Amino acid sequence: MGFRIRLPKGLAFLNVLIIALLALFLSGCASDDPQNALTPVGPVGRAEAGLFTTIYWIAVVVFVIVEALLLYTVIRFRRRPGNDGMPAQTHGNTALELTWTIIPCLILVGIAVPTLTTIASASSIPNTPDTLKVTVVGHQWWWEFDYPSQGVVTADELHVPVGTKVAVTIKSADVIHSFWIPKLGGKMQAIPNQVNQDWFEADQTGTYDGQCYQLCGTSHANMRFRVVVQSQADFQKWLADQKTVPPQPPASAAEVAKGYQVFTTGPCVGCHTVQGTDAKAKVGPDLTHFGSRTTIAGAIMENTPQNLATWLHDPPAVKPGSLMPNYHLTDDQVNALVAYLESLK
Ligand code: HEC
Ligand SMILES: [Cu+2]
Repeated sequence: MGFRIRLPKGLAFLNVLIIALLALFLSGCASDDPQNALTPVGPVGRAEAGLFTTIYWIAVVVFVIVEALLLYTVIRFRRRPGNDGMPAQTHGNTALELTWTIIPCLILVGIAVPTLTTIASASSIPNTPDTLKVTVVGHQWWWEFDYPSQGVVTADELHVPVGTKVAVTIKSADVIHSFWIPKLGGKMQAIPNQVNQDWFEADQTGTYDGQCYQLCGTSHANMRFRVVVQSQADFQKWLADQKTVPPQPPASAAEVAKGYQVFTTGPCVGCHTVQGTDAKAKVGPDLTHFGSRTTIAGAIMENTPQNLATWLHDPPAVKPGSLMPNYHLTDDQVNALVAYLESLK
């Protein structure tokens, strides 16, 4: 007597739909995805992705064995015609119960060993003389990056040299955020009134995307950043440029000078810093070297004169909930500010 499962039509359609959706979903996992934690480019990211892959394959093996036993049992011991009584009732089987207690224990112990060693290596913050120390401060909704030993403060873009351990001290200026660079390492929360530590290292130059990973308000999804991994020489040059304060007011074109006037006499000084001027506030990003950055406002757009003008005209329209209000600046004021801010290399 053959064993046949007949799926209702609707169920067969559902299966096709699930497979199609799965295929679509998996095709999103391209290896060049800028935020793919499974294609790491540094030791911390590699250790974490490796741990994930190990546990994943153990789970696959367990799944296949358990499902195979289940299917075998369902088919082998199915109800047959003419066999309508209760099957023999088994209560307790010491050998079986020991087996299915001991095997999962062994699997869990097996998983615990690489898990604990990975946690230990990911949380032992390097402190060698060549470790780069950076303080990261989460703000609604942008990231501040301070290099305390170098006296440099910037936003949106974290520059680091290739092949160098970076020890990050993580803080928050307001609510709970989470600092995450998927390709370089694990996430670490930025908690008000608490100091957290983390570290990472990149073994290839390039630009890696980062993202706030903790729902922190209206523009949480707009709280991105970039990690720019440079050669040692390029990084040193970048540091030197950041340490040099651009002349204030800039000696160049009239438009720039006018922008300097608008900036230093307008509301801007109440929230921003530009070294060499009276603007010394820390509510918004430090703008001393704004022109040298490639992105604006939590890396949500490229730093181009046009995007900057759009931002200055109406920040909350670009970034919902932005803590920089709309100052209803005239086109003239915006153009002058764009010229001035972009001159701040
Ligand atoms: C009430 C405080 C406040 C005032 C006043 C203010 N800003 Fe801002 N500004 C901010 C905040 C906060 C951000 C970050 C917004 C974000 O990314 O979510 C910001 C971001 C910026 C940025 C983008 C910086 C970057 O690195 O991404 C620029 C440029 C800027 N402001 C220029 C100005 C100018 C010019 C003025 C004066 C017309 C001004 N701001 C007035 C708070 C302020
Ligand atoms: Cu956040």
